[in-house]
Amino acid sequence: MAFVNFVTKNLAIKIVYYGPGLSGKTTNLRYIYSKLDPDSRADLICLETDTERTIFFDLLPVKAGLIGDFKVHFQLMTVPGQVFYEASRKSVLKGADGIVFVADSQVPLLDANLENFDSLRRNLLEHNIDLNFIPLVFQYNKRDLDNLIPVETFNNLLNPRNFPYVESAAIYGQGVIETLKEISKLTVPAVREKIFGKKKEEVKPKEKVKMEEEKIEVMEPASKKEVELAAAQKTAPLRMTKIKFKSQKDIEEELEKLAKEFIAKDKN
Ligand SMILES: Nc1nc2c(ncn2[C@@H]2O[C@H](COP(=O)(O)OP(=O)(O)OP(=O)(O)O)[C@@H](O)[C@H]2O)c(=O)[nH]1
Ligand SMILES: [Mg+2]
Repeated sequence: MAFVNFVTKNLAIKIVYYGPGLSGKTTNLRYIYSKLDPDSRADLICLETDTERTIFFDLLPVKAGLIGDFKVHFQLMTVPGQVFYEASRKSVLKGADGIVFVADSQVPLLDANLENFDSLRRNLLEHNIDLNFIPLVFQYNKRDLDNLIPVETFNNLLNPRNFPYVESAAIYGQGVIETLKEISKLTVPAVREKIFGKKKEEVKPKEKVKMEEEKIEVMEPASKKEVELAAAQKTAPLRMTKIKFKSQKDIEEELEKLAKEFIAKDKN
């Protein structure tokens, strides 16, 4: 459930990038980070191993416009894909408003995708969320490689309910912003309905969500040849935060604190 502060008129919408290990979740956030105006986002916080594998989560807070006079912030988060971090994945999913499932398109990884998707379903159920009733977008990533799982196969196996899907090569930025737009389109109205109720007539025209479209157009992916871009993403300055914790509850508390930090700063 989105975090809403009626006094400061801030609304935080949590979007979780889920998917198997190395599918490209962190790469999505790095790209978004590198393309956003620093005024529109906070630091990217990555909790990683030495080999850049996510340990607990990545968090990127992004300003996303207005619902009424409420300022909307997206909290983009990734889970760690490696199988033994199941507990962290479950914690990160708590309170999720929307999910991006980042699948790895390489044929040998089909089972890993299916198993991971099943873990998503199970972990959401533990938070009393039915996968069929949460905004969900699929990103079929690594389409720049050979030996790919056909999109139809992915859709048949993962996406029989026809949620939006995006073919991407996140390392080149391709499909990354499109994915963010798709999940925003589904999540923002769902959150608005949950918090402000259904009555459309109460929403004045100026209360429509302004997703800063112009800015996002500028951020459309660079062409494939710009491999430097991928390199640039890697070197984008990151604020690394180390969290000492004793229990799963500690992670959850720290996570909530970090998530609120950005909107607390943004009071004007
Ligand atoms: N060829 C190719 N490589 C990619 C693409 N997206 C990501 N990668 C690479 O895949 C590797 C893993 O990417 P990450 O974004 O760290 O993967 P992750 O899903 O966050 O992995 P975990 O944190 O372990 O769950 C990195 O070496 C990326 O550069 C892509 O579209 N094409
Ligand atoms: Mg990662």
